[in-house]
Amino acid sequence: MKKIDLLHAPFVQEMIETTSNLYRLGWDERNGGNISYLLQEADVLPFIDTKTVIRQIPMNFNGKELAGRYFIVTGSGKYFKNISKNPDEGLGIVRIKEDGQTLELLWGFTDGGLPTSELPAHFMSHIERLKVDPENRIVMHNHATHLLAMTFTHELTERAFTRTLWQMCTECLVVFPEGVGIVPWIVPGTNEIGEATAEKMKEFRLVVWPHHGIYGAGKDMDEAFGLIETAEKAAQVYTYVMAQGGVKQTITDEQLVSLARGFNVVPREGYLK
Ligand code: 2HA
Ligand code: ZN
Repeated sequence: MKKIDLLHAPFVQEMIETTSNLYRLGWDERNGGNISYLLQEADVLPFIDTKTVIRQIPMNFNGKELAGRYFIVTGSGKYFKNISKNPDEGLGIVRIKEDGQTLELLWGFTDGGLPTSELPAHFMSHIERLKVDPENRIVMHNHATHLLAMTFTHELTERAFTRTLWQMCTECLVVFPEGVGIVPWIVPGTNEIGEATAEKMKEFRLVVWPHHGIYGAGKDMDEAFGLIETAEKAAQVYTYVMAQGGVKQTITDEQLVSLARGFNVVPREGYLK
């Protein structure tokens, strides 16, 4: 059966649009950032022949829990700036083989490229998020500027960091009532940072990588992107507040509690007095 050009696929369009937006926001300089998007077989069938494997790509961690699953992912070393011009070079569709250690490339990476170097953090995070939310589809990493800056100037405990973000914009507590997770500084691209990130993803949809960037997860692109941009906006406000001489008044814990009640969200236990 004749297949439709994959460039018309809604998920490819979403990847192009999102990477372009992230580039314009300044959060993905050079080859910074990566996105993985879990697809159903039915999503890809109108566009590609899933029996034709272009290349096998070994992985150096075990992704058995994702065997048979399809993902569209950004490429290693690829610039978000260029994805809209060359989507089939910057993006690839892969399926995880039964052994959990090999990827089958079904489309993309036409210049011989590989999936993002942060694949362990992405796949391990997908595994954990799917346990909490079977609808989870997206894991997104970028170098959101003000959040990154805050990891140099703000206390790096999850409670203190979360509280500050909640206080900087009224929306924050409603958008991420579970708060933000923080891992220690670890070399990127390693299984170690993947495991640490995935451990946090059991409880948080936002995970800060100190002096590097942030991870967000969600059931669709809007949720993952919306989480990151809301936290980043709060970090930007924090930056201005500090530059203007620091906090003179803030949203009180009592106000945050009534906000949570009004919006039917449960703030992370022990984070509010
Ligand atoms: O892919 O952002 O963390 C480039 C990165 C690595
Ligand atoms: Zn990065």
